[in-house]
Amino acid sequence: MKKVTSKEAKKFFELVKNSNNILITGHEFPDADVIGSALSLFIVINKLYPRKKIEIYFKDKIPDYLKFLPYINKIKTTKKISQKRKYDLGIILECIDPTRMGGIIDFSQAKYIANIDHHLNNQNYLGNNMLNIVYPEYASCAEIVFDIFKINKIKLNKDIALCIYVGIVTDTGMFQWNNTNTHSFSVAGELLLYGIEPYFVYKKLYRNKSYKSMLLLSKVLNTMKFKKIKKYLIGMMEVTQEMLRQTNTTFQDTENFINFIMDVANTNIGILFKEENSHYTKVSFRSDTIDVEKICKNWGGGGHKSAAGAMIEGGIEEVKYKVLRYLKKVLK
Ligand SMILES: [Mn+2]
Repeated sequence: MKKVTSKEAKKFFELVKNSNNILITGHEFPDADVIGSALSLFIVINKLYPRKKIEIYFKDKIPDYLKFLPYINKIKTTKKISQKRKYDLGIILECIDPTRMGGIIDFSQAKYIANIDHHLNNQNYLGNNMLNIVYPEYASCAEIVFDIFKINKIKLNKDIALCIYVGIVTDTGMFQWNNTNTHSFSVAGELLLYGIEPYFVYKKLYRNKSYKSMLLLSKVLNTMKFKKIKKYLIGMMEVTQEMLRQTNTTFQDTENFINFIMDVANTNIGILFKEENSHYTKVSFRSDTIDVEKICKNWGGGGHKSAAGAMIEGGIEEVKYKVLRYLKKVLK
């Protein structure tokens, strides 16, 4: 496994040291990994350099189940950071390209950019004011951040450890998905030494669902269907705007639904169709046999080999047809 080099990690903290105004941000619809990574960076930089001005901004709101994380109130939400606002350093997390931030900031607003990511198709931003720390073999971005701290011999504490741990647990599916590796386990093991209790985190993350999200799940499970394409078993489910309305929920309540498809024996590809509106459908893919990141590229999407997604033009029925037709074409 290719790991963060000491040169990169040291360069990162040299940039931090030389910057007074720092922005930390990441992809839209932030998840636990990007939020945990951002908060751990915030806590560490703030502890080392209390006088620096550090801001954390995301385009979309923080999911409620992550509100237990330390310093979560430091995160602000905005559609766009004012053009007048300038930074010495912009730390961009988990954005394969700048559009993933959802237009929250222009790169010209920061003198230097640090691009930290574990996604396969990260573009490695070009320019001599860019530091790219991109390692797709890492199961989570939080582990990359951990290694950057470790190389710089930064002392952690329970708050920092908790933020990193949450990123690892969620991005590895509680250490079960096929991106999980010895690095994930060894970092997690080390984090426990700071007083992290796995059951406490499990309860906060997974035993914390709303009743209405369960009602939504029951409707979505009802749509589960299977289809054989060549030798592959494809499982599908859908979420419509009507279901969201009926249960008073949002797409944020559908997190992990797709895994129920993968729970069915012999499933090769799991697909969840989410009706955005009558013109667009968001499609998520999971697989442990097929590179779904490659499949999603066909519609300009991306992600990881085993978990990826794309926004596809068309209503939900049309997109189902499009996706199945494409799979028939590319699956050998
Ligand atoms: Mn991640």
